[in-house]
Amino acid sequence: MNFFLHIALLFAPLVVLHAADPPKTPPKKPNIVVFLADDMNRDYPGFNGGPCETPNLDQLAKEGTCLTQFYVHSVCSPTRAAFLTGRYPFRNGMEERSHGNDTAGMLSDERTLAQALKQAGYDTALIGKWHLGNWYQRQLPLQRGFDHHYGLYGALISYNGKTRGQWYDWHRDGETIREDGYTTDLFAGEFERLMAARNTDRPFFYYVAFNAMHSPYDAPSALVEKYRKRAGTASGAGKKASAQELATLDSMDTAIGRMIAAMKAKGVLEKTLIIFFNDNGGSNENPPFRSGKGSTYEGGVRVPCFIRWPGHVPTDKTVDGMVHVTDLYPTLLNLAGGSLEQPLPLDGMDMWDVFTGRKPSPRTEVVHNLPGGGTGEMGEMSICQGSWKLVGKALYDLSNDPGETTDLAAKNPDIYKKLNARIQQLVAERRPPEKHMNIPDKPLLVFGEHENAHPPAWLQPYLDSLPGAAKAKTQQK
Ligand SMILES: [Ca+2]
Repeated sequence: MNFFLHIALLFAPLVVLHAADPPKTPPKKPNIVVFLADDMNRDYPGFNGGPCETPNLDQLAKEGTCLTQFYVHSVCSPTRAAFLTGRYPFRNGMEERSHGNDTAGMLSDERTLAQALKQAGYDTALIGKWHLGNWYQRQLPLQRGFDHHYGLYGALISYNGKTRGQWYDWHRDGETIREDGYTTDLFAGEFERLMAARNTDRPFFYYVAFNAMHSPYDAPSALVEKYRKRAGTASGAGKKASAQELATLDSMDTAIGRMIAAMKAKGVLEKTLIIFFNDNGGSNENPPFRSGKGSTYEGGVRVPCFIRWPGHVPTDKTVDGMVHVTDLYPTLLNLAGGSLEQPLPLDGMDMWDVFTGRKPSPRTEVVHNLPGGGTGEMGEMSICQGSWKLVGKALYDLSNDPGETTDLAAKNPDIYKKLNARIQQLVAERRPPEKHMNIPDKPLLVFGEHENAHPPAWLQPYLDSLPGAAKAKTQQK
């Protein structure tokens, strides 16, 4: 027998044994797909025991690892900025959202995950909502590392009309476009087109940021009927989830199912790491946690998150350690074989060994919000170290009191003092945001300075044809 063959056979059983274990060193450069829901209540989807039918999300969650202590920020833009920069909003200029008529966006010197993954050889696309600057060209997705963008720059658009008030907000690659249809379905269609058109082996990063299930709730009438007919869709500490809300989420689940099918058809699904999370606590109560969107109580900042990559991330598991949305940046960039060398220091930590269940989370602190940022829309100042959490002037022990009902500040003056001192130290590290000023070009037809300066001929007549157009104009003058 050939010596090398003999040696190979000798070690063959070992090789087989190890093939069943997830590899210690992850394979480099998986495709990365991030599904981000908007304002989803934690107890609505099926995989969290909710009344909404979400078979596709349920299946993905079951095939992956769920993080039970995953933190975002309490409103939209701060979370999106933290995800894309690996840095807290008090550093990247996004403690306050870009409002409708607003020129401010995320600070321009921030390096985004899309830029970093592009440098690592990825194709990058944002399908959906941006909300990190509505106006100047330099703020928009194509200038922040995305090869392709389809969807909206801001927030709060109507699902069919694509307007916020009387302003239009629907674009493909920096052009104002008219496409009839329901936003959630259109995102699925765009994903299918991108997937079908791929003719390269380069890895991809597709960030799919739904406007669902943010208000103004709207969904296809047949779906709304389906939920209207059901009695007792109790949710949110006794509040009944409305048929519109549930139908909006149901649609999102169907869209995700279409995107999974598109990846399967292309033969790339098993080479793809999928992450799902929600951008802030739902706008109702989020049991078992206190409060919701706009609050730094757990209900506002602790959201469902799961990671799916069979063979690499355990299936049907939960991980209980503390993870913050900034951690995705270094984790994903390391998986992509990218570089973390950059002038702006990261708040995020590589969590691959946590996601794979090999090690407990190394994170000991999460900063939810500092005092004095913007209009204060992120809620009361709050920081958590271990199980101790400061919210405004109250101190809670999450290990015994995850519902944050009992203020222990008076009984634990040293911890209270220590957390307050840490807050003050971080306030000194804050970087000033861009100035929030009104968009100067009026009348404004469409978001994006360049696009508003060159509106397509159909736009004004289209806006005038929308129901309530005259009223919206008067209100938003
Ligand atoms: Ca949101």
